[in-house]
Amino acid sequence: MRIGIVCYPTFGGSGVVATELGKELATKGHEIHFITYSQPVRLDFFSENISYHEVEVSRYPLFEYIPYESALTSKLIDVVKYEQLDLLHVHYAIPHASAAYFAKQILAEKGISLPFITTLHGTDITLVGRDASYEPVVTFAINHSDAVTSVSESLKRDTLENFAVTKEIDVIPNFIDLRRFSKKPKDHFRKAIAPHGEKLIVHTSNFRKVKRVQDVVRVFQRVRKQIPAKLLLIGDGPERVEIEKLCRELDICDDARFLGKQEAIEELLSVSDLFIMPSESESFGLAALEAMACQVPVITTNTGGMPELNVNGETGFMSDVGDVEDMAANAMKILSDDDTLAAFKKRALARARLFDINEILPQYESVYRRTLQCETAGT
Ligand code: GMT
Repeated sequence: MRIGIVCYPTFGGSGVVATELGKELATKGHEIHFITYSQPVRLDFFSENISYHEVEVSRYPLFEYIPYESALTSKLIDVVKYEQLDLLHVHYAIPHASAAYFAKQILAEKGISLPFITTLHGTDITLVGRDASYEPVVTFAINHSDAVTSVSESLKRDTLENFAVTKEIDVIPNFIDLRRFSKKPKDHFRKAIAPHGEKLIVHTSNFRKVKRVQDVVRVFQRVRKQIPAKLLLIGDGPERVEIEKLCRELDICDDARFLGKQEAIEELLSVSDLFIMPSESESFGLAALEAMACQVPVITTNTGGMPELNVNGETGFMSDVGDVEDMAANAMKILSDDDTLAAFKKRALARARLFDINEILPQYESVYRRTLQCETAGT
């Protein structure tokens, strides 16, 4: 199939899922066209089946706000027409689904059919999409997508509860490439970061409010009182300054390191003992799955799609949002002795294997085939 993939090109989960999906579809022989405003961060290799089309937005003094959606729509029309795409798969509803809908209408006038699939990722529904400034457009674009998928049962429920959506939603969970995300022999990293055998606690995110990174710091401060430990904070974002301030207030700066945005995240996960994801809301928690694949147990909240990934007491523990005492107590249970830690690590990996990309990718291919059949049958 010739498939156009529209996504955000950044480190965010939806862009990562879209890029990894496109890469794997390409290795299976599909022709993949990424369409976005800059090279996706995970699009880091050459494949004869992958092309990248940049959406260029011309600036004009009149535009206080750049009309990205119009530029994206025009680009979609161009790529679909000249690359003869069979379908579009858009990741994150805003503004990708409405741009795809508009492109579809314009192409129909030219006698070109363009089915499009929308994958809902999380904040496009739970946070941003519900805002009155976007809701009517999101609802319309979801209902007029040719197929809709969501990355967890929880996100599907949220969508049906908060939007007047009548379209069927297929749940296809996020996935992991176990060739890349596996425990790597990186002991020299561990020696450099934790020279005295300290336990390594890790967090990765975009440091937005919804991630509650300050809770990671609070949990770490409690754990460190009992167990020698170091904290790795990976990523960057708007809360960074506040998080640094809290580290200073709690006097843990000597044991906490801010590593910024990292590409080879699997190498750092490989030497970590525990991952903390205290998010306010998380439709799936891809970063936790990446950790589990590298044999790192996870402490998460029990919101959103987390219970579909993290098995309480087996692959880690779940707590209520903000309950840092409970998170710290659970962290200490996992880290208290080597046998317990080893058992959690083993079970985390076993659970991650259920989300192997090779199991999940055929589910997307099946949605593509079904969508194309409906389009051909005119239903
Ligand atoms: O977590 C973020 O803020 C990024 C966001 C995105 O859309 O890029 O992530 C969402 O999509 C990921 C991939 O499907 C999910 O694993 C994350 O749980 C989800 N984030 C939230 O729901 C907050």
